[in-house]
Amino acid sequence: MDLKGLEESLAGGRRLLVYLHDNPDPDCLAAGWLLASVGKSFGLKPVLVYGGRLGRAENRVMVKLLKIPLRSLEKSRPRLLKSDRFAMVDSQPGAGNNSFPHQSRRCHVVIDHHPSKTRPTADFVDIQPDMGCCTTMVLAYHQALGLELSADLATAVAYAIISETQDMGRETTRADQEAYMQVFPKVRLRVLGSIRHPVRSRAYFQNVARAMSRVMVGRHTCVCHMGPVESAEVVAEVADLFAAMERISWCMVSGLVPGQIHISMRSRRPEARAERIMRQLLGRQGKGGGHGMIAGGLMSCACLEDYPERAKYLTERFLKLLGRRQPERLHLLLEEVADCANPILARAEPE
Ligand SMILES: [Mn+2]
Repeated sequence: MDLKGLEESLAGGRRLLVYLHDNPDPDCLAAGWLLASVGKSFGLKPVLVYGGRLGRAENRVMVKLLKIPLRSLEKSRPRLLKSDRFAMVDSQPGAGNNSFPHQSRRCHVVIDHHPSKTRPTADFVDIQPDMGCCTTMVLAYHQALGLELSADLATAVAYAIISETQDMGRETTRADQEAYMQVFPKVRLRVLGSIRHPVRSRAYFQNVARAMSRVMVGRHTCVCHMGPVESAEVVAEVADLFAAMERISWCMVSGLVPGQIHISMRSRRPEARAERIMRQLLGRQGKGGGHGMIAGGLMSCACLEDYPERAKYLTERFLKLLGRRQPERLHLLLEEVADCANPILARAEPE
């Protein structure tokens, strides 16, 4: 860990803008908050900014209960650009999933755990694709500086790690586990419980109902094109849901927000290289990235009328890319006859 390099890249600055990726997730929120605290210890005034929206109920509760000092770029973009230091966590300038103006500004610090084809141009770059969480990486700097970890920050770190790794069951490393156990004594447990079990909006249940009615399944693959959704994170949330289905090893979910189709991919196989499949799926038609078992991407789609055709293309290409001898045939999940002990239920026809 190059603590000195990090300090040198921020030294002399007054105002540090820490960019999260758009629609920030818990890993990004905690990593950014930690880096803001590091920046403060170097004498800078940190500001945490994000594009897009906080989509998931858990993330909204996390920000609210832990009082994460977060600013939406959609509300206060112009003034914020007067900063003299820029940092990014859990993403990279030009990655396509953040609002950093990489064409006009140089980033000073990039800390990320996503693999990238080209190393980002920044004064200080720390990219470790082997790390399960970006939060674990930034926590190491925070600890090396001997900074005090508040109970709220500790809670954010703990939630980030269990959320990013699905309770240590997905793409976790020894470092993530150790970080979790180190911060755990400081965690506000009741608050953590409230974050993990939030009250959810009616819209959430409508989304789930729509997804359930549309999801197509094959032997090992599931695909769901949700149509218009109110935020990109709905797509990721539904993908997580379907990734837990028995016998399913790959799933892809898409949704349309104005102008763009968002795509989430999940695999239950640790060696899956989902980020590569996502890049191949989109080619030059979009941008995507991710890790081994999860990936996200987007492609432009000007209007609702174009969506069905794009969705069909995505399904066909996805099935081909999985490299099975014969592309799977998919059918609606609701058409499957329930394997059920209740004879009345088993005979009931789906509407
Ligand atoms: Mn992350």
